[in-house]
Amino acid sequence: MSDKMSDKKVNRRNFFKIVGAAGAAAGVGAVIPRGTRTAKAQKSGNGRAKYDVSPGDLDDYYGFWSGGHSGEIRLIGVPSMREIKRIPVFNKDVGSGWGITDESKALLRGRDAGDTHHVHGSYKNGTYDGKWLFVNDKLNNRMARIRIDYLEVDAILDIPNIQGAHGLFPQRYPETKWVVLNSEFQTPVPNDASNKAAFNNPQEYYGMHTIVDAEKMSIVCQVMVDENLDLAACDYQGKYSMTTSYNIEKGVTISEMLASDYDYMLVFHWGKIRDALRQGKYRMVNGVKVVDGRKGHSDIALRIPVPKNPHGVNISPDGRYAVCCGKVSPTVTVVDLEKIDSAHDGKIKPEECIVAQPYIGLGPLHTTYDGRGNAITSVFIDSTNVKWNIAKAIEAEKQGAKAKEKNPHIVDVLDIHYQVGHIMATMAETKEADGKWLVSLNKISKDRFLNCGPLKPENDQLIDITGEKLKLVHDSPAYIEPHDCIMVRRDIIEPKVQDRYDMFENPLAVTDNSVVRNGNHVTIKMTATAPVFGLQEVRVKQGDEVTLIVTNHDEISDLTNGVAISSYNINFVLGPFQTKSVTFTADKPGVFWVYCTNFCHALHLEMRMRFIVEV
Ligand code: K7E
Ligand code: CA
Repeated sequence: MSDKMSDKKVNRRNFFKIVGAAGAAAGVGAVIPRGTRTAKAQKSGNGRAKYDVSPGDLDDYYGFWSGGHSGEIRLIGVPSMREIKRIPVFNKDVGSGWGITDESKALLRGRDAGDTHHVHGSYKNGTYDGKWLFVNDKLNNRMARIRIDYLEVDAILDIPNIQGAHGLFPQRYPETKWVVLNSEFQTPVPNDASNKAAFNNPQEYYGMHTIVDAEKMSIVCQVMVDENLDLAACDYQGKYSMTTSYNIEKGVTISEMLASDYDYMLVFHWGKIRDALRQGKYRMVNGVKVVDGRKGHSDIALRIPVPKNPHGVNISPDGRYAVCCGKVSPTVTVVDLEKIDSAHDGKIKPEECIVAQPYIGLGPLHTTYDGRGNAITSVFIDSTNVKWNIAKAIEAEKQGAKAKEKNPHIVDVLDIHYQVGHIMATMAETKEADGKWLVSLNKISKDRFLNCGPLKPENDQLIDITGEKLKLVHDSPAYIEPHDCIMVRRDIIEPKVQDRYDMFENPLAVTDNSVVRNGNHVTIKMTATAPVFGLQEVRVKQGDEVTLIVTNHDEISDLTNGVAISSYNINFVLGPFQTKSVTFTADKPGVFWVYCTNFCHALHLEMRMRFIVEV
């Protein structure tokens, strides 16, 4: 380890030199009239991309990062790597009132912890349509949908019969009607007292490939298999979804999960799933249609053997290849998707779909693409990003062991800092992969930032991939733990994002202020227009149940009002024309100030009203 460390120190010094050169080449410090400086990945003097985004300039890409433990999604501008927004999803966020308002509580249904890993956008014809984002919750087995016009969650779906909701991927063609979600942990099905005989029999634990209707946010069906299901991908033809499995052994300990020499990449045949549903070949478990995808029970899933305990599966932007990362094996497996039909029809063996198994390095986890025939794979143990040529790997495989030995597919190996998980290039999960930027989401930052105690940030490194060599240009600390991200061209997202809410989309929208009592329930309807609330005083009785509904009537872009009730643990904000409500019991008698929490006006501090709870 210590040798490795000192290697990295050398690399670290090199890194500073590289940045110095890039800065000079990009004309940092030169006076360029405002408006002409753009953040476009324009060619600078040395033929490489420019990553410096000057004050007043905008980023070229919307980066959507999962937040890991935080349960949120983060919006990062690329290439500046500036955090622009956080989108609360499975978490509680006082900054917006998520998890506090009635509307968000109705979506969260009592849980405000999550574990987001995989964010993906909705597609049309193989590229993003800018309509929705989807994200998994590994902790509580949920999937959330984010509407891009407001960049807010509009639906959260609970998925029964699964644990460890992990790999998620939307249909890419012709458009996103389905989203698939994998269960990483095998469990009894159903996993309740009615099936208690299965608790002590791991052979009776199953994995599920859940298919969700993207529009309705409801479950179409679940395909039950013996294997666990890890990462997920959909093809570019709307025919298949695929996943890796690292526990075909049905092991319950690490050594059991590593017992077999191989595991599977499973390819689910959507036509056959539809047939099973049409023919009524399913059973209902907890209200969900469960289709049998087990080996020997149906031919819905094709099982391609891959070296033991693989991890990520990613499809090349031309739609031709699925690359499955070895993790325990230092190789990746390249599967030719044009052969899947023949394998599914039994004309060739599943393993005959494999066209290359090139050496990459120790611990390959995830692969991304530059759109020019190259793949870039993250390598965890080596702490590298490895750029390799797909055609050359396939060619060497054809020529045999001697040709392979020389590793002709390797284009470049970049040291990263350190221990990379996911890796993603701009637009790389679409047919429009543009090969401009790469982000390496490194789990360990070690010595890259000011020491901040035992818990250090992660390190999201920005890499210029416009040239032959991978070029590291920026380190960005990240709070634990954004597993994955996508980077979407700005022209796809920007036109859809609204500056204000559609007031009457919410049936609760308040136009007139009122206080109405019905038994011991009091409904307060109030407007907020900076710097005044529509009511100056409200009186209720101790023990009343109170619903406070507030609409922001400021139509000016970004004029946000906050509504907080002192000592009542209530705090939320309202964007222009937005309505939110909160229901609580007025259990403490006294005078409580309702105040605006968001600086809205020169008289912001005076924006308050009395809430009097009488005895
Ligand atoms: Cu590799 Cu959950 Cu995508 Cu993390 S998973 S790294
Ligand atoms: Ca295994």
